[in-house]
Amino acid sequence: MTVPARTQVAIIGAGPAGLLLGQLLQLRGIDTVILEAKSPDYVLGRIRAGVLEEITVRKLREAGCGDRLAREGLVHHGTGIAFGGSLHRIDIQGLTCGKVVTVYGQTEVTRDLMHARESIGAQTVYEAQDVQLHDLTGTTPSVSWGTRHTLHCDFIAGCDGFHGVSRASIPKDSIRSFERVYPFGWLGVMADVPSLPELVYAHHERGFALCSLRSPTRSRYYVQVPLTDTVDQWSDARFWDELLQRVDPLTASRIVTGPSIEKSIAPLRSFVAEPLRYHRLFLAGDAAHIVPPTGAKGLNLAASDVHYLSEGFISHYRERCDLALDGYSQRALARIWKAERFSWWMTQLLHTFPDQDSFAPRLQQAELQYLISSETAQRLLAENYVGLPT
Ligand code: RFL
Ligand code: PHB
Repeated sequence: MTVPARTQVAIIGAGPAGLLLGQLLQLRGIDTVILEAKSPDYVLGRIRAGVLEEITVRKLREAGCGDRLAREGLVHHGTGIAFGGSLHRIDIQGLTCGKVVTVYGQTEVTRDLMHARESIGAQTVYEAQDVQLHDLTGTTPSVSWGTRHTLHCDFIAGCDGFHGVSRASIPKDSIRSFERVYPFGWLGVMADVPSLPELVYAHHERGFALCSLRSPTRSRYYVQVPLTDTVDQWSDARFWDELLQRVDPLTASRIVTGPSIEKSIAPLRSFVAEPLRYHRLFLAGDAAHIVPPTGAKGLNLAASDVHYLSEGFISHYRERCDLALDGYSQRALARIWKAERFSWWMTQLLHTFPDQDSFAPRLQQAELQYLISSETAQRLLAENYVGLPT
């Protein structure tokens, strides 16, 4: 397929943010072209998120990607918190007037969105090298890639993740960033072994651990590791041994171990760029913000950004009204900062921090005790975990 010379919204990045935005706009008659640096297989090979809020599920349905999600997504009504040798259940559904989360891998979300885009004949350019953004301050911005491709457009949506070109194209004095880097990472392991019925977030003096899943027969586990660790230092045997030490005995007795099919280490970071707009360029998803994965918010925030941004583009083109587009940054940032707060809070509650004073672990214990003894404290967690209203 030859790439047109012009589109209405050029989208940089075919991750969940870019693909979802593309789908919501195309279905409302707004033309988009997506430029993605990597190949489809590479994009689908990245193993990341697993827990979807209701708003994300709703948006995926709106995007025409609800069928497989309804069939294969696992609805979870509660989640476990383990510490001090015991497992405590947070009744997410009971504490939030019936709200739930859905376990469905980011890989599957991306695959469904790719198929949906293909089936409506919308264009994605994969392996677009050296993407550059031009004339952002005028009325006719453009995007170039390779040696001789240029795409003119009305707007550019920067959905190209934390290391993308979009945020980097904004002059330094027009954007501010706020950042916190954590002194540890997560080692994640995927294994085709029977999974636990609910997630378990575990705090232990050896470090944090998380039991998650992709399906009843595919498990996803994480342990907190020092930033200096590499995957080669973690044989499967060492990983399972460490995981079983960090969770409570009941959970440990239920975990089925087996050979890993994927293993990777991710650093943890909190980051927000403000504002999310520079003239004709709008940032969404990880291009604009990063949360540590502890609260399961990254993909969900990408979906809520896209919800606000798609409303802005739709009223621009269909009603000739720019109020929503002009308000995008402020509206999205209000929700982003609440998710940043929750993700930071979950991270500091559950991890062990090297080099902290003797006061901090006592505070952490007090907060964990308070959480399991107070319905009010559990409600706060549950309300944030299922996702705050948009
Ligand atoms: P993505 O997924 O990074 O996609 C960006 C896309 O842009 C492309 N790109 C470029 N394209 C063209 N030109 C360039 N110069 C480009 N530079 C980059 C990239 O190739 C890529 O395809 O960002 P997006 O779409 O904003 O989506 C964000 C989510 O991927 C991310 O927030 C989540 O994965 C975070 N996350 C979780 N989120 C949740 O909501 N629930 C979870 O349970 C959850 N678990 C996780 C996570 C992230 C993790 N890691 C590895 C950081 C667990 C982990 C371990
Ligand atoms: C995952 O399944 O990958 C996952 C689940 C919950 C989190 C983070 C990651 O908080």
